[in-house]
Amino acid sequence: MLRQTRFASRHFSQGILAQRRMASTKTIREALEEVIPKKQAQLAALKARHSQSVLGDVKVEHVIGGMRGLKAMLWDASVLDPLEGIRFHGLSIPDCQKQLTAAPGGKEIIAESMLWLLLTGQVPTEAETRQLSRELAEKGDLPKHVIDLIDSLPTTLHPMTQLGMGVAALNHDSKFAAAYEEGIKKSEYWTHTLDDCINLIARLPALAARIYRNVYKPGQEIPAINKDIDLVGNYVNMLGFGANHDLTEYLRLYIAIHGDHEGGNASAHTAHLVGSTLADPYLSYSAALYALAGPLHGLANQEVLRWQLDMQKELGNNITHEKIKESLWKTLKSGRVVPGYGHGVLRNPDPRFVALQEFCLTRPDLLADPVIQLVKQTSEVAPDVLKEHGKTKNPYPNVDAASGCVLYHYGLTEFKYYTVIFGVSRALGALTQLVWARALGLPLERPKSLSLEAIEKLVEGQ
Ligand code: AMX
Repeated sequence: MLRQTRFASRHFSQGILAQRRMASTKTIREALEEVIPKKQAQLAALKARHSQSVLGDVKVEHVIGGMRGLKAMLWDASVLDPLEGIRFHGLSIPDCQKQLTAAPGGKEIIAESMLWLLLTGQVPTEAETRQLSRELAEKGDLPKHVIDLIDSLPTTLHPMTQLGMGVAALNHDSKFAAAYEEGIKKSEYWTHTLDDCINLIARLPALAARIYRNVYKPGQEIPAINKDIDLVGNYVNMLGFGANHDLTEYLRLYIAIHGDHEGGNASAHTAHLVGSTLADPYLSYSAALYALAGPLHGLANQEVLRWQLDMQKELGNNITHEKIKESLWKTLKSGRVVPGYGHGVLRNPDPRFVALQEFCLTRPDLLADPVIQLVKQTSEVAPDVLKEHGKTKNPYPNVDAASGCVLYHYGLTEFKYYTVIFGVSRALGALTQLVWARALGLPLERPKSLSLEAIEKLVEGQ
């Protein structure tokens, strides 16, 4: 049955797209062809009327403090409110869970539905989602040179390093790079970029699964892509768990809600910066993956699980809040951060953490797992400890506090692989923005840098 199509975006809906689409089945390209001219007109009007209007002050703290809070990027697909967390085109995670299509027999949002929402600002019909699933499945096989490259890498090479290399090597077939070389018009950039982005998203599961199999389960045959199931179903199947494993529903949720987190986070921003040079989407996203591989960003999920398991080993049975408190102080006093806590923007518990916790609450097997129990107990103790410690601006759990322990429970126990899953997900948002940057003709990013002396001179006497 076709789901009623809604326009989701607060930004998109401000008069521009505030019309209901007929419940016809469109391809994602057709949906974009409808919305892009309206956005282009909106941007042109803003530029004409307000190019010199002021959005805020640039303070010294922005320049020396990682640009936190500096309003300096255009990014439409998601907005991160410090208190309520992420919204995708105006929809919160619970809204998405209600409105976006699940897999047949499943409950969780599928990646295709989230991708459609991010790219077009619209909630797709079920038929549109299924059609996109099929398109991605049909495009999902890896070219031989990438298989050969990945198979030739030492299994001791970190899976994220391998993922970035595989993604970069996929640029061999870049439609954008080929078209640019032939000399296309600027107005056509987005359409070739879209081809690359769809192809890359389609191929990420096969690439990520191949890395997993090579490193952790060598010698087993990887199943072929099933054209009748969704992207994440295929991913889990290729990982070797079977498409109907409980892990599939978890990863559907995980991949949908990790898809985008505003534009300024390190991975998305990297893709945007590199993409602004007109590097093709494969090179841009490869660079983004190496930002995601940093321990303050995506690598935190591997760190959290290692740290919680160490805590479990250290505390033994009968873990109490008091014992967890002591362990947290031990981490802090040794000069380390508490992984999975704090955030550059959020000032409340991360709603993605809450969504993953709720996933656990509905499943008795997860609730009974001692590691998941420990994560829950830690989230009850850590905020007070971090407040007393007094450094972090946000003492609450971020998404990484919960994500790894469920993977561990379901038998995906190789921590070093966890950020790869994050990398499969973040492509949804980062590549969406690449399409839009080309559609809107956004220029090369080139902020002004200043020396310490130049800053001192500028602020003297203020
Ligand atoms: N434990 C201990 N100290 C922490 C802390 C934590 N979890 N989070 C922040 N702090 C410290 C910072 O190191 C900083 O100390 P400094 O003044 O001595 O340098 C101080 O508190 C102020 O930091 P902040 O402004 O609150 O955070 P930030 O924006 O600089 O950094 C983040 C944000 C996420 C990197 C940081 O909170 C952190 O390191 N957390 C642990 C790692 C983690 O969970 N990362 C995952 C983030 C989500 C993601 O991208 N996947």
